[in-house]
Amino acid sequence: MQIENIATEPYNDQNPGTSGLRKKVRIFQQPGYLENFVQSIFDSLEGFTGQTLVLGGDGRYFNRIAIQIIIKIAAANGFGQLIIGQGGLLSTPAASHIIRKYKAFGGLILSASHNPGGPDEDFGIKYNVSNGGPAPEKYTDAFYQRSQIIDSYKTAKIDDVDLDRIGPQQIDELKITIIDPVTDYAELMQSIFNFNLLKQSISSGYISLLFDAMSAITGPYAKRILVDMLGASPESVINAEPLEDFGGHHPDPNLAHAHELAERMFSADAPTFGAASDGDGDRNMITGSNIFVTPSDSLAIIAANAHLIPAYSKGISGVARSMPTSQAVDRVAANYNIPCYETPTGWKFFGNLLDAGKITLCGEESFGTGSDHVREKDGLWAVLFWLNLIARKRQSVAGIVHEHWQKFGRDIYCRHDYEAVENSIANGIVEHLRSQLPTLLGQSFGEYVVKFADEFSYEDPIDGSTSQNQGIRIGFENGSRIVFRLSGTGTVGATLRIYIERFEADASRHDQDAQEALGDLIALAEQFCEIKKRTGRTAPNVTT
Ligand code: VG1
Ligand code: CO
Repeated sequence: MQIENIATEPYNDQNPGTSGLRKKVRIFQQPGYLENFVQSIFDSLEGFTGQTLVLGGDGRYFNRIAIQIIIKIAAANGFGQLIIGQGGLLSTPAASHIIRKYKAFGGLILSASHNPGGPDEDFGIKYNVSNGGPAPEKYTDAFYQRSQIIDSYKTAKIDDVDLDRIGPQQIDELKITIIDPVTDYAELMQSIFNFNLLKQSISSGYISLLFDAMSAITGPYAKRILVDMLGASPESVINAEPLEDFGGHHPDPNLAHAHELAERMFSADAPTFGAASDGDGDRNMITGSNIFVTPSDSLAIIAANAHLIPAYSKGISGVARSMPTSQAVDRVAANYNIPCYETPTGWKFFGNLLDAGKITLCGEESFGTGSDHVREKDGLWAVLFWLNLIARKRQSVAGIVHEHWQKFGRDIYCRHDYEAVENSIANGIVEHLRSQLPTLLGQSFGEYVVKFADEFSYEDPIDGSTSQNQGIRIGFENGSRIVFRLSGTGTVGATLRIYIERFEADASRHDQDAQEALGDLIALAEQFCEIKKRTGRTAPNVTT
C-alpha cells in the first residue's frame, strides 16, 4: 500500500462541542478540513496499529465522500480492519453496539444528528472510544489541541471502496468488512425485550403504532424490527427512506418538527402509540393517543417500570440524568432507594457511570434515553421499551403516565430555545446572568424563594475529572428550577436554551398545560436573562 504524506495548514475552529465537530457542509468541504480533523484524532490516540475501526454515518449529504476519505487516512495510519455499515450507514446506537460487539479500538460516526442536512446545511464527525461511547473531554480537548498545530496528514493511494457489497474485502494488509447496518442491532433488541409478547399485542390489534423515521437513519431499522420482526403493517413506518437532505426537514423528534406524526396522534382515530427518532437514531419522542410524554417523564417512567422488561427484570443499579433534565427520575430513585447522578449535558458524561455499573439507565430532557446495553442514547430502544411496557401492563400511554404522576407527583416541565442569536448578545446574556448569581440567594420573587444560584460544575465520581461552566441554575425553596445554557451543537450564532420546571403533587392539578402552569416561572426567566428585551424577539423558536 502506497502512503502519501500531504502537507496541510491548521484550521482554528476544530473544537468539538456537546457531541463531536459540527459545521456547515461547505466548511467540511474546504481542502484538508476533514482530513486535518481525522488525522488530529489519530495523532492523539495510541495503540491502534492493526486494530479495528468502526465507520458509518446517518446518510446525510457528504456522508459517502467523507467515508472514502476516512478509509484512506485510516489505512495509511495503520488500522488493521475497518468495519463499515453498508452504504456508509450506521445509526449512532448501532455503531456503539458494533464497536462493543466486535471489540473495536473505536469508531468514527458521521452525523450532525438533529441538525438539517444538504449542501447548505450541516455535517458532523464524532469519535467513539472502545466502550462504544463518545470520547470523553480529555480526548476531544487533545484532538482540538492537535488540530491547531497539525502540518501534515497521511493518506493511502487506494481505489474507492465499494460500500454496497456486504462481506470482507482485502486491500494489501487492510481488511475492510462491509456489514448489514441493522442485523447486529436487531439481535441486541431481541435479547432485551419480549418480542413474542410484542408480536401478539400487535397482531391482535391491542397495539396500533406509528413511527416517523423523519427521512433519516432509523427507517431501515424500524422497517426490519417493527414491520418484519414484530409484524406491524408497512404503513406504520412513515418517512422510512433515508434521504441526504432529510426531505428538507429538521430530523428532530419533537411536536414541531415531527408534525406529520403529531397531527395523526392528536386526531380522533389516533393509533395507540406514536414515536419518532432523529437524524442519527439516538433520540426518541414518545406519544400516545392524544398525549405527548416529555422526555424527562419518559425517563422516570422507564426507571419506575424497568423490572417489567426481561433484560432489567432483576432491577436497576442506579440512574443518571443531565442537569437540565427534570427531577422526575430523582423521585423514582429515592423511592427505590437507588443512586441518582446529575451530570452535565451530553452523553459522554454517562460513560464512566455505565462502565462502572453505577447506573443501568440514563437520559436527557432533549429526547435522549438509554441503558447499559450500549454507550449512546438509543431511539428505537426507547420505542421498544414503551411498546413492551404497554403490552405488559395492558395500559394506554395516557394510563401509564397518569398512574406515574399519581404515585410520584408531576414535574411540570418545558424548554424554550432561542436559535441563531448573535454571539455578542448571547455572551452578554450569560455575563448578565452570571453577575446576578452572588446576590440572588435568599431573594423572593412572589412565591419563589431562591435556594441556590450557581454555575453547574461536575466532578466525575469514577475518574475525578472536572467540567466547569455547564449551565446556570437558579433553584427555589419549593423545588422549582430555571436553567440557562448555550447550546454546543448549533452551527449558526448561539442558541440559548431555557429549561423550566415546577413540581405539582396535587393529582387534581396534573392535567394542566405546561406553558400555562409554568407561566410565572417563564416570566421570571425573562426577568433574569432579558432575551426578549435584548433581541427584540417575542417568542422562542422551539418550545418542547
Ligand atoms: C443537544 C442536547 C443534548 C444532547 C446533544 C446531542 O446539545 O441539548 O442533551 O446530548 O444535543 O444530541 P446542546 O449542546 O445543543 O444543548 V444529538 O442526538 O444532536 O447527538
Ligand atoms: Co442524535
